[in-house]
Parts: sequence; structure tokens; C-alpha cells
Amino acid sequence: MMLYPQMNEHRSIYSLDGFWKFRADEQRIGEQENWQQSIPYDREIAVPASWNEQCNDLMYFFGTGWYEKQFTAPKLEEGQALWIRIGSANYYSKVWVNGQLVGENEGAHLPFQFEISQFVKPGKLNTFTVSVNADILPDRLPPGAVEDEMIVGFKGQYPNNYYDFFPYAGIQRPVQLLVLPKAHIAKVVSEPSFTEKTGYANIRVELSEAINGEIQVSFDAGKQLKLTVKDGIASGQAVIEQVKLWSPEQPHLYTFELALYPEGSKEAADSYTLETGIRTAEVSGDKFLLNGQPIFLRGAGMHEDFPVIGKGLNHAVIVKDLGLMKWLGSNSLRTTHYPYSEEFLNFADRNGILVIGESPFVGFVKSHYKSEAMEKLAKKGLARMVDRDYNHPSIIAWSLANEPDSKDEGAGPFFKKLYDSVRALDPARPITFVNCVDTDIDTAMEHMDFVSLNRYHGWYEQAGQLDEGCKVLDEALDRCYRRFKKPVIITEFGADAIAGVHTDPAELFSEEYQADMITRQYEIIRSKPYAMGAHVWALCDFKTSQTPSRVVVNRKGLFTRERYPKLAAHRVKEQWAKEDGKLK
Ligand code: GCB
Repeated sequence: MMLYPQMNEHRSIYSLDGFWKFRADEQRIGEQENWQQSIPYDREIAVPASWNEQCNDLMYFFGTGWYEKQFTAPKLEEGQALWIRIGSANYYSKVWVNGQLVGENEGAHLPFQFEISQFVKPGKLNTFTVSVNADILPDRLPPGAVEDEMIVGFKGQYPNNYYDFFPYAGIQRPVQLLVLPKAHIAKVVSEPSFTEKTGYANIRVELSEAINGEIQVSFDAGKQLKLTVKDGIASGQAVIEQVKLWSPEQPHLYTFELALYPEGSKEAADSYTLETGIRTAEVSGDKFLLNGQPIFLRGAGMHEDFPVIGKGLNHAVIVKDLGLMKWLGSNSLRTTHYPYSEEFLNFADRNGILVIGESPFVGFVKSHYKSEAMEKLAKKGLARMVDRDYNHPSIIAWSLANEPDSKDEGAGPFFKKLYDSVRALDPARPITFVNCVDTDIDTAMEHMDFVSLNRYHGWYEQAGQLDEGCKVLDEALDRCYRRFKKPVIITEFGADAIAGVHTDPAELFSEEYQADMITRQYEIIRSKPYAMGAHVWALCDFKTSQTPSRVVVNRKGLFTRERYPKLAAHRVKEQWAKEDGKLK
């Protein structure tokens, strides 16, 4: 498991964020020319941040970028090990220390780490080199364009990806050196449940080494639990009387302090503090239940996207975006279209935002379903996401993919396999994927726990005819429910509005049209007894590839890319406040 790094008496963190030497490998000669020893850098760029917007000539660079940083390695004590951890890099990374390869990682949006104790010179200057390849290819996830198989309209866009967000590249989340005990707590899983007033956390721990011993767990103001460690594995149940359940209204977190005592030792060898909540999320009949009660998910989809930093982690942007969500009156979001940063989810846990955690798989097409390599890559990606995010109470469901070709007959068996692979890792959370085809001809949704639909009636279809669009949406929802008999969430609906464009009557691209469409369609969705949620697309405008249908950025934001509200933001806020009885 990729536990979130922590500082305590047994563990240290050194940040390597800041300026790194950089070289774009235009000729693809880096390794041949031995850049892993020393890169012929021509500039410095910031980490974490996508490289694209930092320098204008890098905006459309999607080859291999080389990063280098010197660091003085800490001296390790007996029994300690040094690790390097990269929060995420898009897409294929190789890491060297002093010219020696220490590891490789495929896939963006998830962390990876390698032990480097044997490669570093303690107390001396060492060199880290990271190459990040960002080619946009059809066998990567998310995939590049497979032109003749695509079912939604991104043909010929530049760069040629098959998804509607800019394929930002580089080291996008923090880089850290970790000093850890050699035998350390490597995985902690807490499975929550409750009956009446009593909460339970079934805790499972895995160590990095197959040793024996004991783990002492302190929780809930002075309670203690002892777990026996056998061959590096331990488990037990923490019981919490008068439990305070985690919910959007009261996002109560419990702290489980774990201390590891190897056999024969009176001193703790490692410790780790898990903060998590006790709550349940499940589907029953046509309702989505949080803590046993039906809940309606209200909110917006979004992106990790901001000028200059691209998809780089920025704490202030997280505060801003989740603040805007709250300002609107949202209780939830989907991590469209990839796992968001660990920092984002930690913040969501503390602030009571419900999250549908989505994989980075946007736009599967039929040839993907026939590829064993793709199935393996997808399962591995899902396993890494579930592993990283398992303990977040904010995550109440998983989304396996966004807008695959789910009318193709290959989709059914393929998604069933992905579903089963996630179910085996997480027995509790409801699972879905996000559909964009007519539900009558969908071959995969029947395998999911609830139905997620992206619908643009009045925009891509019935464009400019809002009355007609509303009618079609209304019918499409009922037709969907008749077939699946499961709760339905509209995971996306909305319209582009260019801030400052006003028309009367309301027309495409005007602030009025967007505001009317969202508020009217929200009412329709809300009127359906089987509807479990409505997420506006999108919270903010965001950068995409270039295509004639995008005016520099996707303009479906309730807020501009700079986070200023459009008319629709005010109207949605008002509508949701009225729904809550806070406004007449
Ligand atoms: C969708 C996609 C989303 C796009 C959106 C749009 O269905 O899921 O990634 O950005 O439509 O604006 O077209």
C-alpha cells in the first residue's frame, strides 16, 4: 500500500519540491547519451506542476522530459531505510540515483515509491534523475485517439487524445525522501461498520517484512487494542461506543495510533496514525444510502486544473475549489476523470464532501476490450487506486471508467471483470461506471450497483432547444430506470457559457442559457424518486486540447477558470438553498 507519508519519532520526510533542472528530450536521445548521469539542462522548472504552462515552448511538448535534482542524503541509523516517493507523474517514469536505475512506473495520478538506501552516499551530495515520458498513445490509460472507433466527438483535436482535458505532463505531485524503519507499517486498512450506537473498525495491518510481534492501537480517547503480528500481518476490531458517524454535516474523524513492537522488543520500532471515519455507503433498492439513510448527491464534476500549474498540486487551489463547492451548497463530487491528489481527499474527509472516486480510464473503445494487456493495465490501475484511497471516508463509491463504448458487446464482459476485481478488494463501496450511450443498448451497466449517466440534452443534442432537451431528458431517465431498476445519478449535465456573453432569448454560449438549462434539468432529475444525484458539468472552466468546439478552454464551468462565478453559479446556489429551506 502507498500509505500517505507521515512524520513522527520513527519516520522523517524531506521535501524535494522546488526548482529542478529540466531538459525536453526532443530528439529522444537521453538514455543513449547517458542523461541519467547528468542532464544537459537548459532551464529550471518547478515541481510539482505540469511542465506545459510553465514555459510557452513546452505547452505542446509531449515527449520525454528529464528532471534532475541534487540532494544531500541524510545519514541513516541502524535499521532505517531511505525511500523516494513521487506523488504522481504523467505518464511513464524512470528514476535514477547517481546514474543507477532504481525503478519505473507506468500511469499518472497515483503515487509510486522505491527504496534507494543502497544507491545513495549518506551525508554526501547525490543526484536524482527522473525521465517522464508523456507520449499520447492508444494503449495507455487514458488512451490516445483510436480514430475509427471513437464514439464521442474528439476526432482530430490537437493534441490527439481521446478525452476532453489537456494532457498535462510532468511531475505533478510532490517528491519526497522518506526515512522509514526497515520493518515498517506498510499497509493499514480500516473497514467501518456500525449497529445502533456502536461503531466498529476492522483493522488490518501489513508490515514491510514478515516479522512477528504486536501492534498496539490507541483510539477514541484512551482505548487500546492489541493486534498480534504473525509473519508481518495483523488484524483486529476496534469498538467505539456512542459512535459519531462520519457524514457531510458532521465529518467526524477517529484517530487510530498504531505502534509496532517486534517480538522481544519493549521499544516501538515504528508508528503510524490513521485518521478515518465510521460510516457506511450502500445501495438498497433504488436508493443510495449513507449511514443507512437515503441521500441525494448534489454537486459538480471538476478537474485538477489551474493556469500556469496545470495539474500540479496546489493546496490553495484545493481550498478554493472545495470552498466553491460548499458555497454552491454541494455535498459531493466525482473525481472526474482520474484519482485526485491525496491532499485533496484528506481535505474532503475533514470537510465532509462525498466523493465518487474515478479511475483514469476515459474513453475505452472496442479494441481495448479485446486486449489482454489493456485488461491487465486497467485492473492494476484500479487496484492501485483502491489501495491508496481505501481509508477515506469521503469516498463513498468507485467509478470504473468515464464514457466507454458501452454499446459494444465486448463492454459487458470487460466491465464485469473490472467490477469483480474491485469488489474483491473492497467488499463495501458501490461501484459504477459513467455511461454516455443510450441505456437501451448499453451492454455493461447491468453489472453495476448504480447507474451513472452523462447527458447533454439541449447542448450536444437538441442544441439550443431547451424545452425539447428537457423533454428528452425526462423520458430518457424513466426509460433507464425501467430497464435497470437501480438508483440513477446524472454525473454530468450542462452547457458552455462564455463569461460576459448575454442573450435574450437565451442562446447557446450565453450565461442565461447555461443557467436556465442547469436549473431546469436539475428540477427534472430531482423529481424522479429513483434519482440519487445530479452533478453539474463542471465546477470551473478548464483547459482542453484544441478543437473548433472549445474556445481555448471548455466553458461549461459554473465558474471561470480563474474561479469567478457566472450567472449559473448564483442561480444554482439559490436553487439549492431553496431546496434546503434556507431561502424562500
Ligand atoms: C463529457 C465528458 C467530459 C467532457 C464533457 C463536455 O461527457 O465526460 O469529460 O468535458 O462531456 O464538456 O463535452
